[in-house]
Amino acid sequence: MTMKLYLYQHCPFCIRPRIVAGFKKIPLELIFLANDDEKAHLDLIGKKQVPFLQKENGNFLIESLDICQYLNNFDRKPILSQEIVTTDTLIKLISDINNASKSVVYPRFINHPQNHQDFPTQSAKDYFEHKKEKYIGCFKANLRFPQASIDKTTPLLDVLNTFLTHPFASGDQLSWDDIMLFPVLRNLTIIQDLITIPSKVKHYIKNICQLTGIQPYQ
Ligand SMILES: N[C@@H](CCC(=O)N[C@@H](CS)C(=O)NCC(=O)O)C(=O)O
Repeated sequence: MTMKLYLYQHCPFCIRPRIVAGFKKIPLELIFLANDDEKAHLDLIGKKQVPFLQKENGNFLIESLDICQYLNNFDRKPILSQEIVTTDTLIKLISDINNASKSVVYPRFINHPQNHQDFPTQSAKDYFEHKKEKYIGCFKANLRFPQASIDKTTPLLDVLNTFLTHPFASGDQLSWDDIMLFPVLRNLTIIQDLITIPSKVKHYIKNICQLTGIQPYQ
């Protein structure tokens, strides 16, 4: 049985296992769930959370990093270190970029054509909007007035730009840093018309997309 990865297109946690599988060319059936399809999640794993992987033996594995570990060791040719290691400084920067940008990124998710499988109906869009507005405020207002969020995100990307030296960006190897960082940067491609992405960060996104076959937002 081919392994099945259940996921959303827009979910950054779901991008993590796609990086490993894409890089290693591990065949995976991708099953995109509608955002409001609570039943599908509950029937399969008993809680509403993606990503989850159905292994060849039929058992389910949840938690993105556990799935990455499993895929990393799957063919006994690991490409990532056995231990999940990323510096606290990088984790904080990733979290700051995500927090600064989410009020403009999230509202764009629901109407982007590349996310159609996540939000195939108005009900799925409403479900997401209702859930996320508790954290980021009104979607419509955020879409109309994105500048404050852009102004917070831009200097953080400039800091990140100075981080992006070897092994990032240039190499053809992956590290746990890439698993943590790339999904948040891929999110930012949905606001690339609003924000200036510094050159090394841009190159990094393009490089990881090429290495993994994951599409940026276009
Ligand atoms: N710790 C989990 C977090 C996964 C997570 O938060 N997934 C979100 C989607 S981005 C989710 O399933 N939210 C529930 C929902 O769809 O309502 C992991 O790393 O896999």
